Amino acid sequence: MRLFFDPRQRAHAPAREFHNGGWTPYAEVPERVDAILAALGPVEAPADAGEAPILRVHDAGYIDFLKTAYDRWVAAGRAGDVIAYAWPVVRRRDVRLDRIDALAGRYTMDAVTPLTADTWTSAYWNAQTALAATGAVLAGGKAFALCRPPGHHAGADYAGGYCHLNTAAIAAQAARDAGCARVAILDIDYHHGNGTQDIFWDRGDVFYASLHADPATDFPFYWGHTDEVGEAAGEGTTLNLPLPQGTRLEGFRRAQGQALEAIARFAPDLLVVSFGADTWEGDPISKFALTTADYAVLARDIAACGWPVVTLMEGGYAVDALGANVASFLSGF
Ligand code: OKP
Ligand code: ZN
Repeated sequence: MRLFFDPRQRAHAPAREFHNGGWTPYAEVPERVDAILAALGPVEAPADAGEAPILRVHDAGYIDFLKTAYDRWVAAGRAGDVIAYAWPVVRRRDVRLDRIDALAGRYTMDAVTPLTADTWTSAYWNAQTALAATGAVLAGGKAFALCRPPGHHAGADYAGGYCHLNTAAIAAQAARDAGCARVAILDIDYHHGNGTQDIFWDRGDVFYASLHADPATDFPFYWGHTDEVGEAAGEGTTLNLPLPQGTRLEGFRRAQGQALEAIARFAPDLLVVSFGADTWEGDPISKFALTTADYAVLARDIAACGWPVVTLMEGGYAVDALGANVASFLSGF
């Protein structure tokens, strides 16, 4: 299996995040990739495919915000990382926004995703890693993209949930542009991938299936409910399978089987897997109960379907267990 990663993905390192009424250390630390690299061995650096494949998914104004937010923040006399305090919840529309705080609210969804001087650099190379792995699979091989930061909470024009560029969406769109007629995304991170769902909401050419903690109890709260099935040409190509806290292999595997059956009916040319190891029993911010050995079982079920598969890393915050959990999952292929 070919493994892709660029060291510049480590640079983004906010000091803290705001949730549950206070500041806590940022959970999505660069040491996560060190743990995975130590378990997997040597990786390839991605080629630079430029910004065009990123702009196939993301809004140009949002990309400009990611590139300039930190400098605007410093110019406004602020210390620390960029974080919003007001969000345009109602009647979102394109009004002129000059102040960094206004832009930060417009282009983010939460207070757990601060931006730093290095955010764009890490996000850019993160996307290149996803694209390189996708290209390797389309060329007939097997590949894993060691994506970090994660991507599935980022929408076309917003950051959130530690995510800036939606790597799964960029990979899926690149595969469409390379000639795949239908692409499916299976999201098995603990959290619902609201960004991926939003991006393909009204499209019939990309199927999005997600297993995740019930949004009634877990972030991102406002997406991932069972009645969200897509709209227009995309009606029926979004599938949400929320699961209760405490879910173990049996329940998770049954739901994954349901998702794979739906994907089989869609008959994809490529499957993109958004893989989060935050479903592990000891994850510090999540509440499922999968074991390290369970990941190999889940990956074997996916591999048995026979589609070309590219796996992209999403979450997983128990740094000491992360290497073994990722290695176990990849062993199933
Ligand atoms: C990103 B991915 C606790 C607050 C957690 C945000 C979770 C983002 C998860 N530090 N809220 O889906 O793993
Ligand atoms: Zn997650």
